[in-house]
Amino acid sequence: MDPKQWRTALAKTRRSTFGRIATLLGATELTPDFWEELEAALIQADMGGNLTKSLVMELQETANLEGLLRGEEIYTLLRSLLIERLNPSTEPVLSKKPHVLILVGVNGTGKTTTAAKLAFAQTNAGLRVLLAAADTYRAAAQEQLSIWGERLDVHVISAEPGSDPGALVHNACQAAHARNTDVIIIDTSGRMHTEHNLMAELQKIYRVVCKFIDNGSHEVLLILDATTGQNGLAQAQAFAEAINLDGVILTKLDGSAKGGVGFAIVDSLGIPVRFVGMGESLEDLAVFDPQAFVDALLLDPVSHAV
Ligand SMILES: Nc1nc2c(ncn2[C@@H]2O[C@H](COP(=O)(O)OP(=O)(O)OP(=O)(O)O)[C@@H](O)[C@H]2O)c(=O)[nH]1
Ligand SMILES: [Mg+2]
Repeated sequence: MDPKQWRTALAKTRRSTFGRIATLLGATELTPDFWEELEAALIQADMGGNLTKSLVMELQETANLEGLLRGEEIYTLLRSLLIERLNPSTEPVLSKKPHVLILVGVNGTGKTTTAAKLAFAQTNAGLRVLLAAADTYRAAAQEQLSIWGERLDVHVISAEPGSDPGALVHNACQAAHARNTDVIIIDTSGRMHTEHNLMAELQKIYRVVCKFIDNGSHEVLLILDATTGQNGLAQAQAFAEAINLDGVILTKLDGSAKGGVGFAIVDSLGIPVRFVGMGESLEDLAVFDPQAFVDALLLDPVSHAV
């Protein structure tokens, strides 16, 4: 996606909160009121209290040190700080064959849709993909993934509703060997991060993957609905306690998400945002690009580019 497409996709998110930040930075002198308003706007954008405080403190310190006087100078600084914060120093997961993506998250965040979008992207990249419908709770969930599989011409491993998702994942790993698969994408059922039994089930899926993929690699990705705001941070923290999360996929950024929760999560857990979902179609998934993301959220106060 090019910067313009990011701007279009994030138009609502930008207008709902980030536009306010940029407008604030456009004209104002750096009065105490300015700093208070900036703090309030960052909180409102779902950045969370800790990150907001540390950002504002860093901005103030630099403004004092460098004698910055105008809002637009703070804009430039804030832009680079935000981009910097979105680049956590975690090592990227080296993908080996088969590379297993385990998608986890609370109910309705977009796991199944994202599994299909990822399958679409990987297939287009020439990789052999296998989908595993490890949401065995609902017959409809299996069906939903099977429909995507048919559309994409990607094989889906599924099982009887109510069967053990660990066993299904085992079958998927075996099928991957037999089929010379490059990527296995595992769709799991939605679970509240507060449900311990269900979190234990995820740990089992994870153990099965570790045990049966031999020389392969794996990544656990948390699918997070960006419109859920600060609760998203609580979800991310709880999932991170139960399972080793490698990254986050922020979905529904095309809605009126505040978008800031992505910054809060990267800051608090030190894991990267890997992809973002910006619509319901297969094409609406983009590899995360911190710079394009920040530029799409912040309206440039000088050029007023939208
Ligand atoms: N606007 C928009 N809608 C999305 C996006 N991703 C998913 N959705 C929609 O969100 C709804 C839920 O998506 P699912 O993929 O079924 O979510 P899930 O996490 O698999 O849900 P459960 O399996 O019930 O936990 C569907 O209507 C999707 O079309 C996105 O990036 N943008
Ligand atoms: Mg689902």
